[in-house]
Amino acid sequence: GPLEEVSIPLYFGWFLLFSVKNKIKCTSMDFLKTLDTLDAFKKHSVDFTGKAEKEVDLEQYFKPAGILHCTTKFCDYGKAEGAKEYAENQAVIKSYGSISDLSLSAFFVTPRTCGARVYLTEEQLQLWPADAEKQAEPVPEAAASLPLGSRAHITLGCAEGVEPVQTGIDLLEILAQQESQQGELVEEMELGSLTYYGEGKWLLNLREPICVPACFSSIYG
Ligand code: ACK
Repeated sequence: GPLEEVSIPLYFGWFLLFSVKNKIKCTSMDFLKTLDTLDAFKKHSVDFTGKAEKEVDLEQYFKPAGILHCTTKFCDYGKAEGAKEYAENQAVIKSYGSISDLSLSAFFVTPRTCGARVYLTEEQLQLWPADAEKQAEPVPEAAASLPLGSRAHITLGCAEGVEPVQTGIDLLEILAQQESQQGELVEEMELGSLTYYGEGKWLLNLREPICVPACFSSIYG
């Protein structure tokens, strides 16, 4: 009946605990601040501005994301494919409300989005939908063959007019390029190694993953 339908949320995911939100925001801001001052970045700033040699202030360029989280399943109140099955999955029901550590392994930036890659544990993968990588639209070529969990991310910011769903798609595109070794290692930074994937796509692989506690839950709003 209609009551059952409204009980399916907009999306499920891991929500960063209040105490670590600022830490992640600060670390990613520091990364953006450093990135847009690098000569290698300035050389490609046309990807962001449309004009050669024009400077970009990445902190201004990206509008901050709302609630910091890593989506597991976008349900759209039951309208998304597989939403009901996911909400009724035993692993999902059992883990609901539990806290685990998310391991952030990279930061990435494209002209559309800015995000953090999340490296999921075997246990966390139990909550990851089998078709999450294939459901991206449009599916970046070669992304369908990436390992389960490749799309896991935290959206940190989006360019004007860009929807957060784009962040996972951008990540898949970068990882598909990483797989076929298309990146160009640009610089060893304090946090890790910075690689350029063309068309304004940058990925910083963290030397030390950042661990943040998060609660597996859902959003109705
Ligand atoms: O940044 P995100 O992972 O991208 O978190 C938000 C969240 O759901 C609420 O909008 C994600 N999202 C939106 N549409 C989809 C979709 N079709 N597939 C997967 N994730 C989606 C969005």
